[in-house]
Amino acid sequence: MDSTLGIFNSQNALTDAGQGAAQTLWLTWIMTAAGIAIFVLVMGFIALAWRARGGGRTWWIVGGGVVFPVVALAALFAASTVVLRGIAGHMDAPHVIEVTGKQFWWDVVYDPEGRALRDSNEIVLPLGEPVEIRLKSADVIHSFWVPSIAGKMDMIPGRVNRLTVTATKAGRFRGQCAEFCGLSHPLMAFEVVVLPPGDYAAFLASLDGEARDAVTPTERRGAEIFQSAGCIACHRVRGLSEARIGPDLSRLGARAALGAGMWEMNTGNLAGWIADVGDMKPGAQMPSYNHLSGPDLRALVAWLESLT
Ligand code: HEC
Ligand SMILES: [Cu+2]
Repeated sequence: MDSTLGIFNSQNALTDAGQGAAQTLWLTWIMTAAGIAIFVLVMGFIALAWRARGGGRTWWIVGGGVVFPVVALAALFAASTVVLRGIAGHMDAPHVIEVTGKQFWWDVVYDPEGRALRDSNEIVLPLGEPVEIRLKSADVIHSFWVPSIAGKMDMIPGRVNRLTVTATKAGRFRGQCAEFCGLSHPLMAFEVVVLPPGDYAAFLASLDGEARDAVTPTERRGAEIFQSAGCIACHRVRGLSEARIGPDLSRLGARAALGAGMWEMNTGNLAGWIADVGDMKPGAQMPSYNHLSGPDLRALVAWLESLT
């Protein structure tokens, strides 16, 4: 697969770029260190037992078999409870983003109870500020996971799960669905973009109002085909259509990735997607448009790319 989206730099639970990820990483090291220490200890005891066969002493059994495990497990339980509470974080976050998992993409609504600004397949976060992410599902169970930023949480139909995240590094990070959800489950990823708070506010403002106008004749032709070919039945483009069956395309050209975090956003991939989506993402709930003429397809792609 020609995915060139730097998975190994940006999707890495060992490089923390968020509070939840940092806490999980801390717990991972504690658990690993404790596991290694206990393993070494037990091996030591086995060696001792081999040398001093017979003559059992009950305090070893009581101490090593009862007291030590109770103390060690209680300490590790306490550590993980503290981390879990920190991750679930029920504080009043100043920002709310609603993310709904769908086969096989992500519907995103910023400030759902206020301005309700919609986008898809990319989540922008303000640097250093807590954000409550409300996780929903429209069909089956998905799981929301951005390893560099926070722990993972399931998206369950009929439920709202809340995950509070605070990004601590600016940049791009990759997330993915972490629960098998159908044929193209492994092709259900997304990008997280962490911006300084001022830029975040500007980004939200850019989601208001109509999408960018078609300027060139080719772009205008593309916008017409988008309507005549029936794309408007499923896709929202602000000012043109409010459909919600497929991803919001109002700023498609500004996204780095196509098809829910999977392919580089470029002319070739975009044309390939429209002409034969089933080849790129088997089971995607979008028809293929292999009947479009070359010039029509090029115009459509040019217009979609101009939507930034
Ligand atoms: C029956 C509904 C439907 C129709 C009609 C439809 N699409 Fe889609 N489209 C979808 C769905 C659903 C997805 C998400 C697929 C996935 O990633 O699993 C999608 C995804 C896309 C994407 C990728 C979006 C992203 O964020 O990367 C593009 C681009 C797109 N469609 C363009 C078009 C164009 C252009 C047309 C018309 C020629 C069209 N679609 C017609 C349902 C539809
Ligand atoms: Cu999924």
